[in-house]
Amino acid sequence: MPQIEKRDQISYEEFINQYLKKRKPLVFKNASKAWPSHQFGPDFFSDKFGDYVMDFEGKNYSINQILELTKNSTPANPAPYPISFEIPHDLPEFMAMIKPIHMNFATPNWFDSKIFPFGKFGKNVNLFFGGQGNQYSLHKDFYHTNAWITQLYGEKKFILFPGDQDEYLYAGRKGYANFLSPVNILNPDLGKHPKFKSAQSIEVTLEPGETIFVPNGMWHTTVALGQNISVIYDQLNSTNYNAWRKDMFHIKKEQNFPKAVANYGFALIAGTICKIRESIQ
Ligand SMILES: O=C(O)CCC(=O)C(=O)O
Ligand SMILES: [Fe+2]
Repeated sequence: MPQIEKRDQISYEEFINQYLKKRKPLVFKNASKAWPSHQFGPDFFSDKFGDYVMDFEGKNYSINQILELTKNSTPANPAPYPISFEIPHDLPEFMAMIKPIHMNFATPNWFDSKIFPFGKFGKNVNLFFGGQGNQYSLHKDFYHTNAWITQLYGEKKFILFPGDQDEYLYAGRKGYANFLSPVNILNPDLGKHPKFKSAQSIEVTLEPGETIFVPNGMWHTTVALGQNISVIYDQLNSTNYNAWRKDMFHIKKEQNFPKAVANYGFALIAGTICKIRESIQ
């Protein structure tokens, strides 16, 4: 299977012109060196945040419990996944340790503005704990945000499907469903999903310290190779704003038309403010 490129030396300009603007994925081998420390393994989270609790499917788990579960996770008996912490809200002390969160590459990011609510229209800054046997669903990120995922500890395999492969991946036709695929790529049911045979993927294993840029609108999923911890960070700016704004209307319109119109109004105003700010910076 073709591999996603890894780079250890790349300028900001080259990244913007050759990857961001072309919506081409890339792994940065050491962008997270922009952070003062990257010693963020299980011991660190246990010492500093072991008692912090998160609800997952109606059950509460402390970070210590999650670390235990992910350490002992197996494909036959996988840990619950993904138990996700919204870092700015749930772990603000940790947010302060991963500054600058954009690592001098994921910038400009309009989500830095307080206009946008966290986690609502794609402004995610999440911490994920996983273990062997954990697999994410196959999806495109809602609202066409760019995803930046840094591996803090352990390894995780990323599988991406570039271009328009909605047909081969059996994307739903409308709303949120259009961003989701029912195909289990590790064990596809070709009787049910015969066109998956034509799907073309690229992959890479993200090692500790590495960061993957997943361009907006690109299908992707992950498979954990063992216990691992990741930071997930979303980006919006003038390069994906039009797609984001379209989603703001189309994702909601099947469910609630007035809300879709309100979202679109918000998108227009927020976009105008951010564009002006970006142009005077
Ligand atoms: O890290 C993962 O398992 C996948 C995360 C992801 O794609 C997402 O949060 O949208
Ligand atoms: Fe994603």
